[in-house]
Amino acid sequence: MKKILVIGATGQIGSELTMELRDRYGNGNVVAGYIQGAEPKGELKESGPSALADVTDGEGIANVVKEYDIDTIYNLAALLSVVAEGKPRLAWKIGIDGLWNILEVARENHCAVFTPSSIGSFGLTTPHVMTPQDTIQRPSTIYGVTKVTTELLSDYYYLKYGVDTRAVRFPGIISYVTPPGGGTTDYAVDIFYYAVRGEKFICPIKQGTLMDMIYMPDALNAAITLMEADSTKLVHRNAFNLASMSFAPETIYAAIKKRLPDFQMEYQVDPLKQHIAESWPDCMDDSCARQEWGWMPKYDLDAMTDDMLEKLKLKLNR
Ligand code: AKB
Repeated sequence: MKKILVIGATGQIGSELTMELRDRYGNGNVVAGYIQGAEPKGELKESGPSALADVTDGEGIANVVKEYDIDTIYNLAALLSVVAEGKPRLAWKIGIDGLWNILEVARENHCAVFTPSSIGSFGLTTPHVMTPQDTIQRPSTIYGVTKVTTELLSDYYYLKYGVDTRAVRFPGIISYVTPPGGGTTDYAVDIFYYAVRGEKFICPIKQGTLMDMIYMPDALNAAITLMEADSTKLVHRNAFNLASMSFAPETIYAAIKKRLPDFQMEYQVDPLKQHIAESWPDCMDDSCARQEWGWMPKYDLDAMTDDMLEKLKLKLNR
């Protein structure tokens, strides 16, 4: 049985990934790693062990890994793209200095490591339609710079030290559980909250701006399936393009309006978010993930919209 540490367990992906891993591997085998001020609460706290695991403190992480006999680390510590632009040094400290700490602990304690990359690792000069797995990566954001470095450093630790590093390039992740904080794709989550509350949504992204998105259950499944995949079949370890749906604001608006006909949206474009969005792919080619470890999303835009609206109505008592 695996013994897993999730770093960033109280964040957007971490809170759901920890619970999914506990379902699959047993509650006692998955440690929720948190930072001071973001302690686990409720079911996350009650259902299994948790430990202070701050990526900026390598010794602290090493102690947790030894105490719980950890063999797999899911490292989700990062600042999202918009927040990172305001705090570039901190984004590097968490994303890269922190990753270095984790990779060192993994090398010394023989752990496998999952550290996600993102569509943010691409830039304006990347081909935007069916973005290939191996292509130009010259991002203009600090978020992108840290994500490309994440991919390279993870490859380096695999090639030089044999650390079993694996990763995907996540699209914007949509979920009804924990809201995202400070990303460019957040609008595609926010729009659902406004729709269910019966409020008009002000969209910060221009009409016609396409970005890849994924529903949380597919994102979790991708991370876990990749970590379980036969390593001899993996050519691209860090990191696999992952696609399941690509849409522009008017398309998701139409999908919601079809189900909630009174819903209204207008545009007030945020220049920073728009600049970032335009530098990212319209849609990625994820055929390597499909071939090398059997990636297959379950949710398209319609299936996700139905589920999001149903779950959010319950959550918001509407
Ligand atoms: C962001 O918008 O910053 C993230 C991402 C696509 O990596 N959701």
